[in-house]
Amino acid sequence: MLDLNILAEQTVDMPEAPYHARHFIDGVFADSADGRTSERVSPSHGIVVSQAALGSEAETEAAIRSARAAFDDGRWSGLSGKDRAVILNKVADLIEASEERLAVIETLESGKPISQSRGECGGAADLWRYAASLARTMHGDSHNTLGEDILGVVLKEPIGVVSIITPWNFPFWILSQKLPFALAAGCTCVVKPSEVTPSTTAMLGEMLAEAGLPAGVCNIVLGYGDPVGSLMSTHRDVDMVSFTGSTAVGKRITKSAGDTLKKVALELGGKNPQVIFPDANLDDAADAVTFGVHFNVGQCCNSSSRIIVHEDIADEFVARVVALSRKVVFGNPMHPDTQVGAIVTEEHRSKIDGYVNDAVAAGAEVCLGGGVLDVPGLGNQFYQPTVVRGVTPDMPIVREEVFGPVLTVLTFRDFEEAVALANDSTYGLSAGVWSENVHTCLAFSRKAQAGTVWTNTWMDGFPELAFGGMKESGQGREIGRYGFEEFLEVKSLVMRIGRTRA
Ligand code: TXE
Repeated sequence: MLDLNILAEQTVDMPEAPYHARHFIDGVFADSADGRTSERVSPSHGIVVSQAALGSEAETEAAIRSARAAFDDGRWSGLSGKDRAVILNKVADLIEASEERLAVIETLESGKPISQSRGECGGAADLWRYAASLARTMHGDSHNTLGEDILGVVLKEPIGVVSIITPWNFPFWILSQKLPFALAAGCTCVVKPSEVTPSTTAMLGEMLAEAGLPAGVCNIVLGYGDPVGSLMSTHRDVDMVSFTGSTAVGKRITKSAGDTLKKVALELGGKNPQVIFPDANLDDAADAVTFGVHFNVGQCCNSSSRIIVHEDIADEFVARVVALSRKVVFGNPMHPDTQVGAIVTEEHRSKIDGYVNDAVAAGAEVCLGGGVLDVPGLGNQFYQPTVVRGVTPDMPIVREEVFGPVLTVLTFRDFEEAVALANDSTYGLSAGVWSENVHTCLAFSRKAQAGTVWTNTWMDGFPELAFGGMKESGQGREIGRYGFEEFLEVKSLVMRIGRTRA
């Protein structure tokens, strides 16, 4: 019997279930014209959490038309940065005031622990506030050395209509990494959340209306990747697509957006290495690794799923991680003490299990877990904390995104081998290094092929920095100054003025 820390207590309190999620098009909340809806059943509690409208091509077309008109008549881009910031800050206030409402539905739709949903939804207000501050910093540069009578000005302008397509793992946070930055830049938007977790995005629509965002500036269409997402990626009136999701869909969007040469920004998966050198603080490293692989039930692009540890300390380090993983509180996502909840869908849980079974069949050794977890009273939509050793760098469990509470362990002998193993991936989202030697840390950070490198920490994030990946983890950056700049177009003005000679 696996000795785990499981919370089975049934506590579910969602007075507004099922939440009725509607489109928000041209300032109006509406169901689909054909009446089609989808139901989302909680993976942990089995209740119907939401009933969401399922958009058609016609609804998507209407949303794009509305965003186009709102951009072209300047009702948003024509406002001062100060006025745009006022509205974005109001949205931030409303998000904070709605934290509990958002968190409950986020947890019941996704299966993630309520404490993490609170942090995600309430914490997203800070992204809105930070983006609001950037609305007042939209500036280019001027050149007065081009000739006596020539002034050159490089202007930054909003790129136009932006399609924002988001996934199910952090529906509210990922939306907030994109939408407020696009709005701060003066863009207008069409948003499509994942069909699995539509509700917090629909609720945000209510807040945008209450905050006084002009009609048409942000439109929300609920529904599937096809037809809604695909039309949002191909439509001639869309200037940019900002997508977070799987690498496969990211590639498809890039190809289909190519016909109209619209800009595409992508935040895709990761297979992130954490490299543990022998002089590391093993308590801190084991703690961070355990947290990093369990956060959001392991369904996190920044999951620390690939441990690369020096061979001299591998046994001791794995033993520490296994001991800590046994203490992680699994079970009822609605309980405030739960740290790991349910897997989002049955299909995804089977995919996780498949990776582990295939690795075992290929000779890997499971040190902990390695199977579906049945939580009394809540069913078997859970997965055990799993640590797998004896893997080789070519196994799918090491190369592909498992997206569950599953850790693989590789070992290295020297610095060069550690770097080679860390970079031996088609992904390049994030990497971590653990050592008390500043030279080792800095040398690794410089060599790591990753958009973020953490030293003696994991998953620390700040709106001021930049987020995004190298290689097949994506293109472009989100948040921070660089994320804001993605939504800006650059225009050069050349003015032959100031002739003073007779
Ligand atoms: O993602 P999809 P899925 C990875 C993770 C996960 C796997 C599959 O490994 O197991 O992807 O997840 C919309 N045109 N990540 O299937 O399909 C879709 O409706 C336009 C990593 O849920 O990529 C949803 O809104 N849009 C990732 C969004 O794309 C389309 C987070 C993402 O769905 C579309 C999530 C199309 N043709 C999954 N098809 C991360 N970076 O964190 C689907 N969509």
